[in-house]
Amino acid sequence: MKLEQAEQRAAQLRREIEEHNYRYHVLDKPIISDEQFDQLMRELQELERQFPSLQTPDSPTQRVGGAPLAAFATLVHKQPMYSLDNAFSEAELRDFDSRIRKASGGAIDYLCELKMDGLAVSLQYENGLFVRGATRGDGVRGEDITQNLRTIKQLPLRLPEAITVELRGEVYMTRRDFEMMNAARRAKGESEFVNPRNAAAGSLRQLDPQVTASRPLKLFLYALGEHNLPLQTQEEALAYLERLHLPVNPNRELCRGINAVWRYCLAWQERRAKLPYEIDGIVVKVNSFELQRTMGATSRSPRWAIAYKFPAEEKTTRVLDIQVNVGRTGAITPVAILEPVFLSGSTVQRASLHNEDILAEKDVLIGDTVVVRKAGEVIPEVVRVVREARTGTERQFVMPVRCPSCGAAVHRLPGEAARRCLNPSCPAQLVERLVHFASREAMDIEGLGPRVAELLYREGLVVDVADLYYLQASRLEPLERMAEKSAANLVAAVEKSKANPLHRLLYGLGIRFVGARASRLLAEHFRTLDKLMAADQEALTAIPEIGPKIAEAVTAFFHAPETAPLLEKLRAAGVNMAEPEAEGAGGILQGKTFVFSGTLANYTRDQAAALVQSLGAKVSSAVSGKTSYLVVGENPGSKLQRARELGVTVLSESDFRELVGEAEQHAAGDR
Ligand code: 3BA
Repeated sequence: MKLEQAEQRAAQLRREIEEHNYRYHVLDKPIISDEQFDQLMRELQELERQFPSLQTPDSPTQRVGGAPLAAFATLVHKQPMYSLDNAFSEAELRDFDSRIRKASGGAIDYLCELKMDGLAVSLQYENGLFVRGATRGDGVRGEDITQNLRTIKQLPLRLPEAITVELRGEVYMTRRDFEMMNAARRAKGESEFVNPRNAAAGSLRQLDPQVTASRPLKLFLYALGEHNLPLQTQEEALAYLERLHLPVNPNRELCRGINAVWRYCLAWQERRAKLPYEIDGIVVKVNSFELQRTMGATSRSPRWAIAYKFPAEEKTTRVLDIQVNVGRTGAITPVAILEPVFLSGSTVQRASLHNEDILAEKDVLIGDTVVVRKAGEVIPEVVRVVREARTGTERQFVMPVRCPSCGAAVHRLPGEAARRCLNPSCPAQLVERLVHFASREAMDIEGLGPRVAELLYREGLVVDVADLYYLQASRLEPLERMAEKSAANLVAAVEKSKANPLHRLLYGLGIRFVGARASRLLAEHFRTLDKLMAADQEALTAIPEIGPKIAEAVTAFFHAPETAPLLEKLRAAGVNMAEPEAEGAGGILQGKTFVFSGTLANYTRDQAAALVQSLGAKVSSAVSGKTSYLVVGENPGSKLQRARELGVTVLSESDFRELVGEAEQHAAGDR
């Protein structure tokens, strides 16, 4: 066959295969048999083997391609991916509607969608070709998972129109596929996933696309990022996505006014168990794009959309025992050991009772029947005791006066709810510190969970986090439940973590009050550990969002006698102690220019400026046509007049706080 002929045939095969693929995976209505489909694929593969120049990136033969990655690259979204505000009740949903009617008047058209319990992703198509895909990440940048997304059969590698768009949707797994996959893993002695969402997330985070290809992932699209399409409403947008042969959830409904929205929510709350996949609520969106634009967004979420979250599932079970857990900071937490119950997608056997005050307030006794639910759909908690079920045989639990791990006396420090074990070499604390150091947001050392950490400590191989960097595979292999391969993998994962940026190391060290965000701010400000160590209170509190409490904890940590030897041991092992310059675009206010006028009640001028700069915005001293926002405090002066003349958006201090709300919330969470 001549190349030209082969080219034509290959193009035709590709079109046919893509069409059958769409009918099978998106419409669920195939018109040819699997054998016929395989025959078409084989013919195309054979042609591409004979004429390698015919292998195009959009060829259905190229879905699973490429070698395993060493790590995911970071990708900046063309438009930020917002998060959704939540409504937990009918009243909160009606408040949302009132806010919108205030801006528009009259009954509002809402487009209601099921809220898929999956993973948000962004897909970039250029001239119809799928070129890149990313996780949501922090909304500004995500991880480049292009190779993995390509393996999802519902995702068209080429759209029927040669458009350039950024699309958003959710990757999920059906309950049935999840069960089947877990059954297969069980049979092979592999660990099981706890729920479909974790299974989907785990599958998308594989560095080897072959692995992702073997997982039954599905996709629904629901939003457009950057585009220039002539669409007026969410309803039209979804219909358009459907015409592009993209999978769109059919259970959507246009609701006139909030009463219809509420009926839709209640109807799906009833029916959700009958769906083939898990949903955790309803997403309510203003249908008109024009009204969406009028409403705008805070830095975190659009004002024109809200997620109504279904009430958490509640079950009753028995408290078999109450034990205490020793955390990495020495906090002694009472934990209820429960008769196992299946709750919101996984089996629950323990629930934290937080501290002795909460335990006393909830009045939980050993042997009690209790109502449990998952807070935020993840962490099991005891809601209340079913007092009517008491028989008189229940027993009071008494908080221990000695640490159950090391036997040291426990103290309740003034102003704290927790009792603490203050012994810095307490085994339970050491193990928890190792686990934290290795966790995903810290040094991300795969394979170092609670079981392995406990084992390493028990065997005397590690007493602090720096010892991890001196582990030898030959010492690990003889340990029980440590196969040759897992020993080698662990050593490799530890080795890899040496190159992590400083902010991960800082977070991993577990300095009090220094969470993931504060770690990042400190690392980005000082760039090296040495500079951070040399910083005093004043230098630390000069950083926006770093208050005296964090600053004190940081200096106390670096002055503690055990810190210097630990850091030296890490440094000698070759652990990176610097923060690379951030690449790509900055924060959520990228491209915006701020002018401030008058006195703000909660910020000095410098603090406010540093805050918006940390989110990617510029600050200017005079109002001009390029000004995005004028922020006015007390006695604003002539700039306000000028802004009004130019039609520049004027923000009060409370508007401003709302706009930068995300940064504030993170900071508060870290404190
Ligand atoms: N619609 C999740 N965000 C969603 C576009 C907005 C949005 C969601 C949604 C922001 C679902 C937040 C993460 C994100 C794209 C940002 C949905 C669902 N709409 N149907 C209004 O089914 N889980 N999630 N995704 N941009």
